[in-house]
Amino acid sequence: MADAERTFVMVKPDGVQRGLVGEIVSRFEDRGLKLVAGKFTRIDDDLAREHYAEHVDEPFFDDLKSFITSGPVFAMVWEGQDAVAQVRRMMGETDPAESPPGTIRGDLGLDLGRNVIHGSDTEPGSAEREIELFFDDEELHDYERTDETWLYEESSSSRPAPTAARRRARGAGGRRRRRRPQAPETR
Ligand code: RTP
Ligand code: MG
Repeated sequence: MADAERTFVMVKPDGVQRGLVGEIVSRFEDRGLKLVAGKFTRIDDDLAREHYAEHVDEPFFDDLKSFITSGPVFAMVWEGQDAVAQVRRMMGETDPAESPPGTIRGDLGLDLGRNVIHGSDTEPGSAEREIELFFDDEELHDYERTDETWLYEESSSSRPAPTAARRRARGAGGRRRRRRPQAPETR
């Protein structure tokens, strides 16, 4: 595949309460994206301000903060070719009413303030910043899906560029802390 990307995705409190976690996870799995981290958690006021830092001065911020802290969320990291933009396309528009059928928000929501899912936007650095906000390095898992050779024409997957935290975790020599097990040699 071309360069693999990682993106941060979250089923918002309305999606959790409405029992949509499985449906949303299935859509990304079926598309061929790879789940590399997942966490059922609750966002507090400080995390809401950090996560939605670009919106803190917007008139809708107080409502947004109340909503996003109102119940548990399911936070995830998905990896794949062009993952950030592809997830945004699958989500639809910010307003479910403007989102075409076939998109997550277009199929599962009706109201701007209850739009079921968050996904990183395509601004450079957004996905990396949000991933580091919600996950420690050891919570992100490198592995290959067994169907990767059937998902991509070029089967040799390029790993995403390491984040600052991952570079720190690898140490000054740039080596991974843990090596993948080597396949036994065949005679
Ligand atoms: P998100 O960050 O939650 O994935 O949504 P988004 O990128 O599609 O939209 P964004 O512009 O980042 O807005 C964040 C959330 O704020 C609420 N919103 N309300 N009343 C309003 O004009 C308004 N605009 C945005 C939405 O719930 C949106 O998801
Ligand atoms: Mg946004």
